[in-house]
Amino acid sequence: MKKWGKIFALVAAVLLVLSVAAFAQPKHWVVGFSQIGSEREWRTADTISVQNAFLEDPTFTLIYSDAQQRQENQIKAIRSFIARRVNAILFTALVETGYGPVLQEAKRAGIPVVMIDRDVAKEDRGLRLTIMGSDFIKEGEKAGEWLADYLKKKGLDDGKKAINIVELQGTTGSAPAIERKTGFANVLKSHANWKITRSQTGNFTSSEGKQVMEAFLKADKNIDVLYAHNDQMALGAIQAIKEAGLKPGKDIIIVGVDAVKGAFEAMVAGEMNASIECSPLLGPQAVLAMRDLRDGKKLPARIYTIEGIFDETNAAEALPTRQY
Ligand code: GYE
Repeated sequence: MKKWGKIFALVAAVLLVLSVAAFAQPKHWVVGFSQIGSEREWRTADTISVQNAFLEDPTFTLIYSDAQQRQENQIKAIRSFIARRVNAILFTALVETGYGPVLQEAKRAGIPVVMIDRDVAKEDRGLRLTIMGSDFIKEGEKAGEWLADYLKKKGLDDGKKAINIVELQGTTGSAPAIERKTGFANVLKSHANWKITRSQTGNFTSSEGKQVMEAFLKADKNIDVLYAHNDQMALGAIQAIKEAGLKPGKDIIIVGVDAVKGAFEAMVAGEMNASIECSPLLGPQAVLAMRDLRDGKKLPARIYTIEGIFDETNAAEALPTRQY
């Protein structure tokens, strides 16, 4: 009997330890991540940042889905996350509109949706919990403000002579294309002599950026500034400018967005003038948000990333430290 008593006490102790451990361990969560594709280094850095951050926390399993730049693939992916009853969904919207019905389905299933990088349209924002990433309007404004300072510093803008600007827009209908355009236009309003002479999409890729810039130059070489919604398109445009016999960064002032390594190399070579930082390293903040959500904490309505501006004055110094 004595022996049975001891065994009983031991089993009880083991059970107690196990239950305390189970209690202390956060519940395991499965998170579905619908990414738009893998257009270039920015997106790759973003995907890897998210995947690594979740890998580092064994209390999460991330299911990754690459939509290959097709909205219908994203809608399918979100439906499959709902069918698998994931605990939460991380979602980068390729374009702003068209996701209302699938977001309704997630809401009905009680699965929270957290946007990362690109948001959905205003009318659908009530269907997702929050958005983390960059302020694209501010990026457009920073590009415009940087340009105003630069033109002034170089004595190139007397407020009267026309400053002809061409714009390479990002993917049509995407949040960064819409908002980077809006932000830049906000600054344009206070410069009566600045004119956007041409504006077209280059779909955020260097090949399309190059093609569109070629067409711009063919139509009219009288271009003072190129504002590109991302560096990738600016880098493609630089090729087109060189092929047209002009000097990028000198004959045409070039401002991009993202601050990818290629832009730093171009700035150091004097072929590009500025890049507004847009960080793709969103993984750690995505994991933090998911932990808070799991712990029942309320997430803020917007989670912003802190970012800077790089140009000829600080590009060389920053280049060795760049992670993307
Ligand atoms: O600027 C661009 C990429 O959504 C902010 O997507 C992102 C943009 C980024 O293709 O390079």
